[in-house]
Amino acid sequence: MPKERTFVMIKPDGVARKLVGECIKRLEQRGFKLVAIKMQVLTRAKAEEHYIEHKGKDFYESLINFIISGPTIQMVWEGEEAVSQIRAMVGSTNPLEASPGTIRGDFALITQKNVIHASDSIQSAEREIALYFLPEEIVEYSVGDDKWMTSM
Ligand code: 3AN
Repeated sequence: MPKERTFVMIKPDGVARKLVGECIKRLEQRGFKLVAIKMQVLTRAKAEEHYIEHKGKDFYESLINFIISGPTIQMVWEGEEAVSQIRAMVGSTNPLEASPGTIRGDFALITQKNVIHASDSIQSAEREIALYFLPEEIVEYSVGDDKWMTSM
């Protein structure tokens, strides 16, 4: 059975504040495996596609302007219950409600500038991975700790 994958994006504030390594470190040390990564300044069209579910909300325009305001990092992470576990590591949308120990709870104070995005369901993960990556850009490989991080 293929392992669960999720989509993670470091937002412009996270890149500008040099939190990319910190985010990657946390996901790696938990046991998740990085299987795809790229960096880009999102086009408005791509950002609108990503955040289509928020179209029409009062924060939508400002969200789009923020997310295209600087470089972002896109990643695919793989591992046991990657979607729900990485969401838990990211923390609540409003960083003031995010628990200490989560990425947002440790590094953010403002809802829009909350450092990182992670897919909220397996369906969203599939949609978001396909939005940013071609199938051949996702790398299948084994690492020494695979056997310690799965129930096999
Ligand atoms: P999450 O990133 O925790 O999944 P979503 O999907 O509800 O949160 O919202 C996507 C992004 O939209 C958030 N990360 C945040 O940047 C922005 N956002 C959500 N709710 C608000 C809000 N009430 N005010 C301002 N920005 C918001």
